[in-house]
Order: sequence, then C-alpha cells, then structure tokens
Amino acid sequence: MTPAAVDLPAIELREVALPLVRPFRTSFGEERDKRAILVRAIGDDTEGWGECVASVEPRYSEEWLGGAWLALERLIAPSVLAGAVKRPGQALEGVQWIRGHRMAKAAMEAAVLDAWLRAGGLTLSEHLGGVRDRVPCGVSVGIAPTIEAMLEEIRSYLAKGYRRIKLKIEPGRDLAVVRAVREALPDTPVSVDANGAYTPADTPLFEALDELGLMMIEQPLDVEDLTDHAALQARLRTTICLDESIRSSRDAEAAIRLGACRVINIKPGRVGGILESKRVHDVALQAGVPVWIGGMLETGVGRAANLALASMPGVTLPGDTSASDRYFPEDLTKPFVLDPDGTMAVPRGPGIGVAPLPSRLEACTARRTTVTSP
Ligand code: OSB
Ligand code: MG
Repeated sequence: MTPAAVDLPAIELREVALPLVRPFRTSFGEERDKRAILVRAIGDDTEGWGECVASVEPRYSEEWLGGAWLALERLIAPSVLAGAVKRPGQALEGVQWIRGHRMAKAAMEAAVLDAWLRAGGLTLSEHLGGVRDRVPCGVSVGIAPTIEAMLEEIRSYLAKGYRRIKLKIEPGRDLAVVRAVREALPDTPVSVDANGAYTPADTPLFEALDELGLMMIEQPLDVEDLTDHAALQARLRTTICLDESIRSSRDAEAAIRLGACRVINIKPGRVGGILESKRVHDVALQAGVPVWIGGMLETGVGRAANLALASMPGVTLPGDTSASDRYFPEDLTKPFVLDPDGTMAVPRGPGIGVAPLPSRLEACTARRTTVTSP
C-alpha cells in the first residue's frame, strides 16, 4: 500500500541537550553532552520526527549545529512547507539546489518520511525492504585516559553482549593500546577508527596494525584522500572501512571502483538522508561490498531510523547502534535495550516506531522555533 499525500502545515525545530554517561573522545576532540536538533513535521492528523546529527563544532565534517539550525529554519523548512508530500523521495526535491548541508537535509527528510509512513501505517523498515527484525550490535569506545580504564569499559560492554568493539585511535594512542586490547581479549572482534587523523606517511603504523587481526580499520586517512586510501588498502590485508569519505552513493561507487575500501559505514546524516543511505547500500550490495550502519551518538529518535536501516539485506556486519544506556542516563525516547545475544529489535511501530517522551523532550529542550507556511 502506498500512503496518500500528507499536508504539513508546520515544522518545529528544537535544539536538545542530554548528558552523556561518559565523555566521548575521538581524534578530533571530546564531547561531554549530546546536542542535536530535532525536526518535527506537523501534519493535520500525523507528525514525524527526524534528528540532525551535526555536532556543535565542524570537526567531523563541515556541518555544525548552529549552521544546520539556520539552514533548516531559513531554507529547508520553508521549501518543504510549500507543497504536500506525495512520494517519500519528494521531501528534498525543493532543496536540491542547496549545496551540501546534508545532515540538515537528512533530518528534514527523516521527519517527513516518518510522518508519511505513520499516516499510511507502514514501518520504515518495511519501506526500506528490511529483511530482519533484530540486528547485531557493536559498540564504539572513545579514547580513554589509560589502557586499564579502556579495558574495564570494554569488559562491561562484552558482558552485556556487544558483538564487536570499535576502538577510537589517534596519533600517539594507537598501536600500544590496540595491542594491549588484542592481548587481553584475543577472541573479541575488534576494529579501530582513526577519524582521518593519519597521513600516508603513517603507513608503517598501519602495517604494524595489520599484524593484529583487526576486523577493519575505519577512515585512517583524510576525508578527501580516496586515492591514498586505495594505495593503503593495496598494502594491507586488513579491510579498510570508509566513513567520512563517503558522502553520497556516487562517492561509494568511486571508492569501490578505486579499491579505496572493502567495507562502508553508512550514516544517513553524512550522506544526506535515509533514501540516499539506501542507494549507498544498493551500490555496495551490487558490488559485493558489505556495509554496516554507523552512529553519531544519536538520541533514540535517530537511532530508531538507524535500526530500520540496519534491517536492509546488505547490512551484514554489526553496527555502532548501541543501547540507550551506552550513551545516556536517560534517553529522549523509551530506552533501546540490548538483548543478551548482542542484538537489538528493529522498531515495530509505523514510521520510525518511536517518538520523544513529552516530559523528556521538555526537560532537554534548549531552544525551539516553529516555521509555518507563509
Ligand atoms: O566516526 O563513527 C564515528 C560518533 C560521533 C562522530 C563520529 C563517529 C562516532 C562514533 C560513535 O564512532 C558511534 C555511535 O555509537 O553512535
Ligand atoms: Mg567513524
């Protein structure tokens, strides 16, 4: 069944702030609390939610929360309000002319898609051709002050059932840390994520990491260095996974053709939407390249959509979609819980299947505005 057109007379934006259970440190800095923009598409008899993953500072990519807010308020929301949404892909048609701003566009598309699917009683997973109702989960471990602290954190995740541990690395905190983890936990699937902190001059480091039997090395080099990634991949047995470098399905095609990676981490914010994520998935599936769904420390709103994406057939590796208690003392939605077998349920309700709890939403809102049709 195809849902009918929905009218969306108003769009609400909220900046929310939630404390994290522990600071999250990567090669580009440390986050102590999670800030996000929530987009709420308000229809006459339906509504939908999307989460913008732009961080407070433009370190992961060019996008940042303050800029995304303005792009949503001044450009993206007014354009969406101008027409009824008759097809899911249509939400972003009017904003194609805007270069970049993928995370802002993705949040708007998610909200509109959620409203549209809810109106038609369809789940996001069904809409995406999902083939499973539970997905295997891994966890991304921030850089810790000491190896002991890191091992303690990892052991607590393994006790909960997580199926893969991803270690953040940066120059100076890499080989010794990874070696210590491999020695302490030789049977645990481990990957590393450099967030682009290295250059081709660090090839000897990657050759040393290559001896450690890692599942993959994520984004070792700069976001713009596809050809350098290809040269590095040619020297390593370990799979290179690209994150920051893949901003669209075209990037995915180019990276695969060049041999710049053998796995892709899909994040809807980074590629400009849930539907573009599906296209990245399709390109990779066609080429026989496994994918997994990454994360940006999303609240339950963004994570619900990520779990639906993880139900697609080509998503064959555990993702970074962890349970609510890995991130927040209290999530914005009903908490997502990891089963002891290391899987999480794909939400079953229409649309993304969850919504922010009203009292949590009020408690976490730092600013809000409503954009209405002119
Ligand atoms: O590189 O995958 C990354 C978080 C914020 C920004 C970038 C990344 C991450 C993570 C955490 O690794 C993934 C998650 O648990 O949401
Ligand atoms: Mg990454």
